[in-house]
Amino acid sequence: MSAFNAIGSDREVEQDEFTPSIEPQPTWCPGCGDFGVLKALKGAMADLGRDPEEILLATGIGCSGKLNSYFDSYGFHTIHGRSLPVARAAKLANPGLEVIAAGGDGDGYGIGGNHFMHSARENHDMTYIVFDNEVFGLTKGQTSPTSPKGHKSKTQPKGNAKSPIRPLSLSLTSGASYVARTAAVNPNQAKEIIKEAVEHDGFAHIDFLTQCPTWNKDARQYVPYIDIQDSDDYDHDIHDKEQAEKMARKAEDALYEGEVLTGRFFVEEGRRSYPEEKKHRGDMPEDSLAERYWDEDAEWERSYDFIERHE
Ligand SMILES: Cc1ncc(C[n+]2csc(CCOP(=O)(O)OP(=O)(O)O)c2C)c(N)n1
Ligand code: SF4
Repeated sequence: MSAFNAIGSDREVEQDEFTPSIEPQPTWCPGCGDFGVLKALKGAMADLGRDPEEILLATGIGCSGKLNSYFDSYGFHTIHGRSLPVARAAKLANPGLEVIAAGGDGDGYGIGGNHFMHSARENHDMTYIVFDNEVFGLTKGQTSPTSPKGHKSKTQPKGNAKSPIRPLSLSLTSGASYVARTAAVNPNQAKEIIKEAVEHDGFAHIDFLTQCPTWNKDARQYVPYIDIQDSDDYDHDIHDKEQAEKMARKAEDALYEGEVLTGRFFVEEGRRSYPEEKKHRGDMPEDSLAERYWDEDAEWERSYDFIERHE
């Protein structure tokens, strides 16, 4: 473990260590699925023995974005749809950090959709949790990219005229190397999936179904769920992308018919991330920016070249 690799302490970590002293009680509405994400995340990090100071949690804006107020680690509450670029920059500067990005479906699949696509494509080594409640929660229930066709809200009183996007398919086709769906009503599975995603080398996307009982009265659709890994009806090979894509489409269609299929859809091991690929090509220094910053003897060749080119 180098000074810039925070990951590696092997002490036992208690779940409570992630509860901040300043705002220990979340202000989410009673029954909100966001509580389930927080609980699963705390449990996963404690099980993995990660210290709060090993972790950076970058969040977007929304009810979901409040996650890092209630989770004690390094945190960056960014702007709407921008958790991923911040998370990527932090991971690039200090690969020794455990980086988690999180936000809502409006945040990640709407305004931040471009960042989602390209972070997956570049296989940045991080976990991305999308709180998928099928509405804009914080701003009072407007239609979001995952709202079903026909869903009525204040912005769409005659019903949503658009079909929802397919988050799992989008993730797969963009290049995420770990793709899963879980649900707040299934805290044990959620914790296990977060643990796998965190341990995965590459971009791990979790579409996390979170009910919003305040603005989405159809929230009960998330109960009961089916775990595709436990069910005899499904046996796709999670290492086979074509099979994963078929399974993802099935799960996306089923959700709007009231059947919630959760579990792992795709796992790809051993693909280099964008920075690894750059290093492999000799196009990026081996030492991280954080290491070079603190090293008085570090050579900043590229920066000097850049300055000279502009003189
Ligand atoms: C650039 C920008 N546009 C719009 C907003 C207003 N805004 C804040 S949160 C939000 C939607 C939140 O919905 P979602 O991302 O699904 O998260 P949730 O609240 O459901 O967790 C919007 C539109 C903003 N903060 N910034
Ligand atoms: S508005 Fe919905 S998403 Fe936001 S805290 Fe309340 S229940 Fe949760």
